[in-house]
Amino acid sequence: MSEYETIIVEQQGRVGWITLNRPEALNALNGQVSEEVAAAASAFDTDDSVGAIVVTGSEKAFAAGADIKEMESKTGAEMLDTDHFGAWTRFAAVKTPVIAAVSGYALGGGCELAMMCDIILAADTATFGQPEINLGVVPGMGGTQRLIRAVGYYKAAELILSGRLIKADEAERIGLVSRVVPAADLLPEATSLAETIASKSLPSLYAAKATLDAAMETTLEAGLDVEKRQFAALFDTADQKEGMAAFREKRPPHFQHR
Ligand code: CO8
Repeated sequence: MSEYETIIVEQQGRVGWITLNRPEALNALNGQVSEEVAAAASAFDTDDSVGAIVVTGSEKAFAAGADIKEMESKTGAEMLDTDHFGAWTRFAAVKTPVIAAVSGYALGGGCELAMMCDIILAADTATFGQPEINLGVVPGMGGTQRLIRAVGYYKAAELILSGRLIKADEAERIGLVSRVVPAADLLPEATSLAETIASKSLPSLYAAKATLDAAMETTLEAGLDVEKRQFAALFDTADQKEGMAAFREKRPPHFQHR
């Protein structure tokens, strides 16, 4: 898949990998990166042979933020006109579960990209933060909204207003990160988790993600309604019949992802 210049895209088994690859800029997210990440994720998302996506960076940086040098001279109108937001909206909307495997810096847009994923696994070397306030701006890729939903108003407010960076252990303690592992184990752990997820029935993964998304975005009553409909719809899939038959027959299920 050599059409990409700023990312490396690979498929291993049922897992799609997107590796940010701008080492000279600590994987800063410029317009090209955002378009490529969104395109790669959308391509995996429409491919039934992919059941989980992992987004990762380098040992030193998951991503050190949006590209400050690209943004610096823009006007407000130009920023609004720039379609980077559209690419990230497309990325955040993929139906397939996405794991962020974070090593090193996940700052600003890097932290926001991790939060667009469903699960954040962190190396013990990871550093998270929303330092935009130091640049005279605020988070602009969802950080103000998703960080609050992840860690609560008061912790998010402290981090966003002060720009303080936090290490992986604090990120885990406040609920931003699901698990911290030794740096050397990050990719094996991400592989193992992604393979576990990708082995499940694809329609049930899509349904689980849609209901989780609903919980982030709507009221309890509306979210419960989404859950009820998603739950019921799965009873028209071959995999639900297979999953429940396998339970009854005391054998592992053989999902066909339909
Ligand atoms: N943008 C552009 N270039 C960057 C960025 C960045 N965010 N981060 C690092 N780089 C570049 C550096 O300029 C440097 O390049 P050069 O060698 O040409 O000078 C190279 O990467 C290596 O960086 P450093 O020499 O600074 O490496 P250090 O190890 O000394 O420091 C840090 C690492 C602490 C991560 C430091 O690079 C840093 O503070 N980076 C900026 C962090 C930051 O402020 N991030 C927030 C950016 S704003 C943002 O993300 C807004 C999101 C919303 C955007 C919505 C529009 C789409």
